[in-house]
Amino acid sequence: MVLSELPFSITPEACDPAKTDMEWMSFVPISNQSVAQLIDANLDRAREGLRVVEDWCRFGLQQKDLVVTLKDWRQQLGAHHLEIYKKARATHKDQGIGLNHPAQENRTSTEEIIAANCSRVQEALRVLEEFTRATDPDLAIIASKIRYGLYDLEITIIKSTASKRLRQKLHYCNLCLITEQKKELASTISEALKAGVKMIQFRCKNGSDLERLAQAKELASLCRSHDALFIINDRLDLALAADADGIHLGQDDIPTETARRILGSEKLIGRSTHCLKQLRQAETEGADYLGVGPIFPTKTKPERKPSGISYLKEALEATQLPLFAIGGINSSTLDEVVSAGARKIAVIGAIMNAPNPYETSQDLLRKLP
Ligand code: TZP
Ligand code: MG
Repeated sequence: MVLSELPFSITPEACDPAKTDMEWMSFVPISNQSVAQLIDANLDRAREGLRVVEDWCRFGLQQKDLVVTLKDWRQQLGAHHLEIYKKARATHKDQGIGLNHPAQENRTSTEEIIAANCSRVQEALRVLEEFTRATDPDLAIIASKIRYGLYDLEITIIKSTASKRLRQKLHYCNLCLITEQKKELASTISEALKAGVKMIQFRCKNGSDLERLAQAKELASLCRSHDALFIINDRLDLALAADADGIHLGQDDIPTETARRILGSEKLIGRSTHCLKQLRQAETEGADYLGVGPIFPTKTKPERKPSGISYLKEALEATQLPLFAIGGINSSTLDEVVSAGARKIAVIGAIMNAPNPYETSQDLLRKLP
């Protein structure tokens, strides 16, 4: 294709410098050259944006299927980046160069970068579709196909990124505070969060659902402001309603598969286990982390016989999943648990009943490796 085949033509009159702006605009508002420049710029924009997204899928998410799709899209656009478009490039005349929006400077999170670049690609593809429909219909079709494909792929990337982020946070959490009903629940949790606790599990066995939901939402917001994980015990409905990061299930609670289907792949699912058989089953079912215990006798579950340090050691040998030792762990018993190899613990009483939850949280965190 040559420039003269584009829908707008440049005539010598259009280039007459004596014409006023008004005369010029009414004469030939857009030239072939401009359209070719615009196509060139938007092909570059789309390809560059796709490369940004592709590199996150490659190095961040390590998801080969997404990388293959994005690379293929880039190559299809590359094959249609014709010489006539490139030759029309006149960067020195482009009035838009260097016009950065303040929002671009403030873009720091991966999520923001991905969202901005997907939009950039979608916008560029839309411009390409509009301006090539008559002159380069193959490119218009490719641009449209990729634009629709990217709408879906963007959602997949957002979910995968959220999933990766939650699992990374879980990896670095070594102390999970499980709540029990008490007056001034929020202030206790707030103290623990200020001390550096990065995971809260809301466990509430009594009271009305209205109260529970209000508390769950309050704690969820506190956790968010401290960049801590917020998990709900037992109740999928509350987990959904409070947009928790996940759910913690006991042996008699709903199957992992059901929880996964309802909550989505990115959310965390934890399962309490008391023996190796339960651990293996939880692992097979796709739990993201496990509770292991009770290690010691505990007032919270007096009826349950402790599974002891021996089960903790077996569990640590048996799985690579994140394991939280639980049951009767406090500042005095923690050493024994750590010596057995535990790197993560979950506590209720040690912090919930502490005279100073802030100091106790700090003390436990200091003692953990
Ligand atoms: N699951 C096993 S032991 C336990 C739970 C919920 C209770 C832990 O409470 P505490 O006060 O830390 O012993
Ligand atoms: Mg339960």
